[in-house]
Amino acid sequence: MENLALLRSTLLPYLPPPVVNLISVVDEALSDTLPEASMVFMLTILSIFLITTLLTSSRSYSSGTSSRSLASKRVPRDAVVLFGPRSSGKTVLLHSLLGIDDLTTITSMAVTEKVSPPLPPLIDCPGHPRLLATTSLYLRRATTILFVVDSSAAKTLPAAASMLYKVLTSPHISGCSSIVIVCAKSDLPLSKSPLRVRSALTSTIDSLRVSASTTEVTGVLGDNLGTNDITSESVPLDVGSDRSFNFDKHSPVPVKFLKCTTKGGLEGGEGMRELMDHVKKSSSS
Ligand SMILES: Nc1nc2c(ncn2[C@@H]2O[C@H](COP(=O)(O)OP(=O)(O)OP(=O)(O)O)[C@@H](O)[C@H]2O)c(=O)[nH]1
Ligand SMILES: [Mg+2]
Repeated sequence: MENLALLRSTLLPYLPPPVVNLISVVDEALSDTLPEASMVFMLTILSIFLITTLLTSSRSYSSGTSSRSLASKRVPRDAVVLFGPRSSGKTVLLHSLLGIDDLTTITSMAVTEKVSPPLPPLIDCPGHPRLLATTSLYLRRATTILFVVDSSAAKTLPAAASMLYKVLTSPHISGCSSIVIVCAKSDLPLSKSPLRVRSALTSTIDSLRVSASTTEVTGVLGDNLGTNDITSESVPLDVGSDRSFNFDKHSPVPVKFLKCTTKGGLEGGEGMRELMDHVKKSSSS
């Protein structure tokens, strides 16, 4: 009997009021505990409700910001996207395209979108490798990609090629109409010609292509490019029966190389007019 009473007093706070009411009809000793039992029951229900609501909202918050859920959203393909490694000159170029001549910027840590009709939206993606998983999603908005490389810093070209390889193998670029490789900072004495830049990028991309296909064959998964990014979903570069990668033949999107400097502005900077023509054309494609 004692055990039964103990069990009853333990369970009572968790029973719904109608059940407690029912028990109290047969057991009058319970009438004193009835309000307390109801309170505890109500508080239990309230706590469960609050915890469930909190869990649901935190889940939807994190999915709202995760790259995976962003990737599943439908977005318009309407923009010119500036992509490329850190300090290659994207932000300064964005400003020049908008008619702002200023060579001073600080490292971008967030995506910037500028809307200035009649130009299409211009999206400047920071080059920091840690942000690549997020920034690569903006390739889905791209009608044209301006892939900016610092032509005056040869040592940065392998890293630029790794990034470009990811762009070329991203499933997000299948609807993009062109990629312009902007060989930026052509005013600097050590700057390389578009031909030299192209050859450096080609050889690194080809090695990456070969090592990616070997990794696939051996089944060893992993990101040999050192960053946490879009390679999880990639479309291999197909060179058919050719021995090596060639931009003209094997790129999934037409690629053009353009020598450029923002020094001199939109009117006077080498390559700036041609670049602006590309930007304008891409709004009508
Ligand atoms: N000489 C010269 N310097 C340039 C030119 N364009 C950019 N720079 C310089 O290059 C540096 C980097 O330029 P940013 O535009 O900030 O580079 P970014 O690609 O936006 O870099 P992240 O934001 O880190 O991805 C700055 O010090 C600029 O002044 C150019 O055409 N000529
Ligand atoms: Mg920047």
